[in-house]
Amino acid sequence: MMQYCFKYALLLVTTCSFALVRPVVAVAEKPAAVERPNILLVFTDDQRADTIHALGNPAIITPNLDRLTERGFVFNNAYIMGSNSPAVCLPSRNMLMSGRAYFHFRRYKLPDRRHPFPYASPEEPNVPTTLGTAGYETYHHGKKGNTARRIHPLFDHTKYVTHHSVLKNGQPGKVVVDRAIDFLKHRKTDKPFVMYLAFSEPHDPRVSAQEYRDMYDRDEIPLPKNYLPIHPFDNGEMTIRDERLEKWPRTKDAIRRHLHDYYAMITGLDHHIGRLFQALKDQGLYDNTIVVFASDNGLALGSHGLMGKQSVYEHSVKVPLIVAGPSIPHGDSDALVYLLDLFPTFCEWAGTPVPEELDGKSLAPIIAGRSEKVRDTAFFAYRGVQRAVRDGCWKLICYPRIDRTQLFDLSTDPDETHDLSADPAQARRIESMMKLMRRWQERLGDDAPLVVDQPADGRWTPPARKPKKNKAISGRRNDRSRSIVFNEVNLLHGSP
Ligand SMILES: [Ca+2]
Repeated sequence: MMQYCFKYALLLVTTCSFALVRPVVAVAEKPAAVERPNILLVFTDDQRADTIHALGNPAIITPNLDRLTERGFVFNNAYIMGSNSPAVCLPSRNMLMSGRAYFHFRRYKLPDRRHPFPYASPEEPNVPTTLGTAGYETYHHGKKGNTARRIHPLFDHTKYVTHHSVLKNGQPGKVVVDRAIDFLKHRKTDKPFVMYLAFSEPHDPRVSAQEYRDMYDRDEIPLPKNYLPIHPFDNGEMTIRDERLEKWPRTKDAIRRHLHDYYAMITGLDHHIGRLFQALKDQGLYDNTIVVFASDNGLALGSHGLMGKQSVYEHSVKVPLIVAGPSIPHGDSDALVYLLDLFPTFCEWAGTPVPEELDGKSLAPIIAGRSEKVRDTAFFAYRGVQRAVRDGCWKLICYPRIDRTQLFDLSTDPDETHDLSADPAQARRIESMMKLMRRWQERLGDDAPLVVDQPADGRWTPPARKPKKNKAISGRRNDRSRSIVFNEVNLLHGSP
């Protein structure tokens, strides 16, 4: 990357020198296409940060992501900021495409809606418009529901997954990868490209072929270290769709069944991502393409007694983020970063100015070793019911509606199992972190109260009846794969 920055800087100097004798030249020429890297963003759906073998999970099989990790740069503390909707994918993918916190989407409202949607405005800077203007060919292919649908039409090429075919073939990601390889083979331009592959896996329904399922012994899959049968209090979102994917209490056997489905799907996805990487080599693009691997949010799957991602625990807001390619060194960073930092990072790689007013910060200086961080602390939010902040070590979670806080020392307790908020020795720390939380709220324009007049009783008892099958979770169970198959209508409308 230093190489590209240097070349671009040299070009600017050269062009400015010409400007002294040729006043008609008012702006710097763009660097030649060959000097700028292609950017391939491989973006999965609901993939926890701890689901890559090379990053410390011996139970999962991900050989292609392992190779990416072994040659690339890993962000150990990459996050989403949270969500203003149970459909966490939706603001996550809009923040990714716009480089803005979802709190700043409010300027854009659908004309027929009283309330703002969690969509970024297509009229403000975004990945396809900015990179396209910079001379990139832009390509998107991915899930249709709960995504940045107002920005996708701005790509030169954009299309959506036909969910029905994905369900039938049991090959996670194959359709998106097949089309991407076809695109790479038949491009008719020498422009650099930015390719955004927005996979719909390993989000449920978790269907994968038997070959991937047979790679695991279900009984040997370890439970999450923070597994609980039931979440110990009402976090404000206890019976949302994802939570109804498994009855209460969540038994160890049930969680292993879900993890088996999940891991097999990730292994299948890894296989097809590997085919994509091979295609880059076959087309002579491997040495000039920066690959970014990330996911739109994590998932509980038994952690803290939860199933979904509608919380601000690490398992749900932390995401995998790996960068590899030309001039990207092998290494890692503990810097606190968000996915919305990727847009300005892409701008720097592309040699084009970062648009003003973005919330994201370019990660290029961290990758190049010129800087250790882009922010000192990180803030997380879930609708109006959960808020959290973290610094290098500590994380404070606040549940205002039940007047409850949790304090975790992430340096010794990364799984958030030992709540220290009742320890009198931590009172000043909690007070300080609450102030920090308020400062974040002021900066973002987040008006959710952190204190309410009459807090609700935080105790929670699971529903007596079995989880109800509604439109969102209706379907049938495939006895062979033991995976839930959803009706297509629901999938097209998306699910949380
Ligand atoms: Ca998701």
